Amino acid sequence: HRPGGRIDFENVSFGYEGSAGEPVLKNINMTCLPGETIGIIGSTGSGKSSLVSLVPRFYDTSSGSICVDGVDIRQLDPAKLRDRIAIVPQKTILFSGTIEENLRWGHEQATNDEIVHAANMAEAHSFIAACPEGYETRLGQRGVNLSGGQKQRLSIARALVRKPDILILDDCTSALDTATETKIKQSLKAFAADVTCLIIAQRITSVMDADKVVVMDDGEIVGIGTHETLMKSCRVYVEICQS
Ligand code: DUT
Repeated sequence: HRPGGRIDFENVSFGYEGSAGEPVLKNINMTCLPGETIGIIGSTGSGKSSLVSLVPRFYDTSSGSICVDGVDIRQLDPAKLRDRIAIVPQKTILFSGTIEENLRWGHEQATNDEIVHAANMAEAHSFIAACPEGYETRLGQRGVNLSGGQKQRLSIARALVRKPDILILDDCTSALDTATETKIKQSLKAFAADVTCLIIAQRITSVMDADKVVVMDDGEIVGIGTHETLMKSCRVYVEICQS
């Protein structure tokens, strides 16, 4: 397994095509070291999802550059770049098929052991094993109905099956209780220590143990640091903590 990717944002600005007015991201500078866990926090519309969507090149920067392991991502083969990155989106997407098919999706070559290992890390194995037909249980109209939190855990497991160098969790733990969320983060630390993780969250508790937290406000980074540093130095962070 390759070591996690280093990501460098340098003077990045970005605006959606057709949207008049101010850019959505302004002069973003940040470095994510291999294996680091970076929390990203900020009010709704502050640009968190836009920021992470630039890494796999769902969109390209308007100005500035993003490098992965020192290479400008525009110089990389997009398929190879995306192969190294797994994104768990805000809205879980599962299709009608078995749980296993859903976990294997996009990475058909995964072995059964790899599937179970990923499910374990995502705290999904126990409820899958408790389903009528385990990993062969069908989802969707004529299958089992899962809770929002169970769906989120399948979505995280699916990303882990791909063994990414860079893992992006876009506010995908909102339906999980804090204890489950903590267990998943501990598993990631233990078994995927070399994966660079970007974790967008609404709750401070989701990011306060990250190596560093990036605070977004109106398309700009207004603070980068540990929870302790930001509590002393970043007004927006303190406000989020108090809200
Ligand atoms: N925006 C668009 N087009 C899109 C997506 C977003 O114009 O396809 C705008 C909406 C908003 C800004 O970009 O003004 C930033 O949105 P983003 O979704 O990046 O913000 P967020 O911090 O991730 O918000 P949330 O916490 O609500 O997901």
